[in-house]
Amino acid sequence: MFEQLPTVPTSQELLDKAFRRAARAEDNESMVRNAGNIISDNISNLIRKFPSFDNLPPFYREMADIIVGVDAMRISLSRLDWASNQVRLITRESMGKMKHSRTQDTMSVRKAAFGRISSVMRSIEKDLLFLNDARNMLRQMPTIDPALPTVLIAGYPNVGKSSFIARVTGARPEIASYPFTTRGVYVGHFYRDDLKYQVVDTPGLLDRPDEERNDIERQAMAALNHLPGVILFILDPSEHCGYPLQSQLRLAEDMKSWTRLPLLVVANKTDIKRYEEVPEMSTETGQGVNEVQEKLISLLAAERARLKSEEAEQPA
Ligand SMILES: Nc1nc2c(ncn2[C@@H]2O[C@H](COP(=O)(O)OP(=O)(O)OP(=O)(O)O)[C@@H](O)[C@H]2O)c(=O)[nH]1
Ligand SMILES: [Mg+2]
Repeated sequence: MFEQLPTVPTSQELLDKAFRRAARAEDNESMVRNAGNIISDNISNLIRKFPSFDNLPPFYREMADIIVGVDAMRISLSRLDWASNQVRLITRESMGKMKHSRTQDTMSVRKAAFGRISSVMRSIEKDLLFLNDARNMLRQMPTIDPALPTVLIAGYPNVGKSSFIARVTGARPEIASYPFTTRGVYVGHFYRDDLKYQVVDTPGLLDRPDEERNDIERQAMAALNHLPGVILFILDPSEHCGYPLQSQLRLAEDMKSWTRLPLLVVANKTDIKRYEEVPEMSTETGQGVNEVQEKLISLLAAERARLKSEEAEQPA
């Protein structure tokens, strides 16, 4: 989604580029025009490449807000816009002055213009650095295709969510024996009968109110609230994850109450503890994993059929 975001240059890089180009000009007037244009055009292009956050699909908007902060990005982008206008203004003013100056005076007008342009650029130094960091973080966000049948993995931390996506897709997520190993949303794919499926791994969630959720949990909520698909809710009845089964079951019940998506509850780590109330699997030994995958595929097919018939019922 954000793969196209360009690197954001520093103030110094922009100034160097502008002054280098200016040095090639014949006279002071062209020097100021070239330097000014390069800076204001570069900044304007940069602003245009950042998405207008209001028009982003809700999942990406919310993720961008959690990961970098949409307001902070807006403020920095508007300061860049201000700087670009300032540089245009300084350029125009200085060119006007030079028209009515003797040749020997145009040099001092040019020097003054370069000084003012440099100080405008210094004033947006922090904004450029911040936007470059933001760009680097946004680019790591997964691109999720809303048209593909999608499984959203949910559950408490440390229950084996990433182990599941590693088993059924080519994704190689970090898997570790402590909670909140997964700190973002990741996507993997598998094929069945020439159909491509998308599996989304999310960070663990605790059974607690939304106001108390940390930024890692909030990313899981963004995926579960905004993406289409079916939810695979993984329990760890062995409680090796470090959390009581009762809390995990409460979270599952809570999720059922607010989600509109079909939700399949399964028990993992059946190699250490059985729990026959729901389908069982072990992402360690692989036992039961295929059966869970088949159940998800039929749930997705049923969901597709349901959405199709809903569409057909709606008058065009
Ligand atoms: N015995 C056993 N251990 C498992 C099984 N599945 C996962 N584990 C272990 O449980 C721990 C957590 O696995 P992860 O896949 O990282 O769990 P997660 O739900 O993605 O965890 P977070 O990303 O922290 O939310 C790791 O030490 C795994 O090796 C299983 O079926 N049996
Ligand atoms: Mg994980």
